[in-house]
Amino acid sequence: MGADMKMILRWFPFGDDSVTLKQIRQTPGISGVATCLPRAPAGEVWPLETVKALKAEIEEAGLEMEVIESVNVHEDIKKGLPTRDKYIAAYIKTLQNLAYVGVKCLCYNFMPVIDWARSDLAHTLPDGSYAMVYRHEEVLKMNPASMAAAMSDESRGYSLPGWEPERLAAMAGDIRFYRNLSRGAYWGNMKYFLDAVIPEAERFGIVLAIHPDDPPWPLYGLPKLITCAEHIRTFLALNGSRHNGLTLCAGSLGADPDNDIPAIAREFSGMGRVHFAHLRNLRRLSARDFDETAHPSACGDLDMFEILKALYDTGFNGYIRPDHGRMIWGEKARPGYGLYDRALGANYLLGLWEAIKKMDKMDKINKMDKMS
Ligand SMILES: [Mn+2]
Repeated sequence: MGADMKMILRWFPFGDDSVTLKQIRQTPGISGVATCLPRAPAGEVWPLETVKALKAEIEEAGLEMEVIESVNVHEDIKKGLPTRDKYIAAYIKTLQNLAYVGVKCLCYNFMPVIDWARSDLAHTLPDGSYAMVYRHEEVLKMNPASMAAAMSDESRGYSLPGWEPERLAAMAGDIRFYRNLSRGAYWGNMKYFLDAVIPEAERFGIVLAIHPDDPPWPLYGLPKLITCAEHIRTFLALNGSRHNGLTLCAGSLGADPDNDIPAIAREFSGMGRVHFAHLRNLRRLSARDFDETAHPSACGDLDMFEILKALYDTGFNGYIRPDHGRMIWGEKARPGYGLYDRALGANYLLGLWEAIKKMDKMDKINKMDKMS
């Protein structure tokens, strides 16, 4: 089985990141970046000229731009409003522009109103580093708007993906809307989107990889669908094309102790439907509370060797990035996206991958020796 992968880092363009392309280029083993247009309003076409300029900047730095994370899905598509067709057409046009400049994989999410959520973006861990953490009771005490305000206060002036101003402005009305929408209807809106977009993605040669809901449980009465193996099965069956795929976000799914991440990796990568993996670790304090931690298995509750082994064994040949890192060594950066801890994480993951690959080759040679 020809498993191989590319290790990339997330990077935000147009001065919206403390980390430079030059620094990423000097990080061993990194072939490219997952990037985006940070302030592009959902529902608008990403202009070809802008996308071309972004690609040129990344290539000049000696890196690839094969992955975009994310193109936001307009709320009207998620709500199933009559205006959705216009926004779906814009989404398809954006896909076409991205494919035109060589993008091969798009990570996106279908979370209603609220993207990812944390109660604290800079919690001090015992070793003095800072990490993002989640305390369910504290999140429930906040309302989405006050959480948004708290998060943007801690964001050091960087845009927070998923917490765009236009999304915040519509939040209260949107939450009322979703409380009256059945989960079946929400799945239906997802299928409507996929059935329109996936055939075009096939034509353009670009795979879509939905990001799981983070955290993987309901909040404020909003539907949360991409949260566990059963729901991922349902999602992939909505449209059976391999272009309708998954971003295996170990940290998002792994916050729920009932999710067996190596098993999830094995099942869906075995179907050829995992195109992108976000690998990070976390320490669960209870079934609904966790701290993000450093990447190594010993630092958290997720077994990174088992997750990578599952991907390798199933012939994974997509993209991997170390997901959020802690803030260490005095670095000041966008929460979760400093350079140092992610560079450590990437090289830890690369080391595991090399070992898995070489052990597999040795096994095969030993078997052949026995046969001869
Ligand atoms: Mn993720």
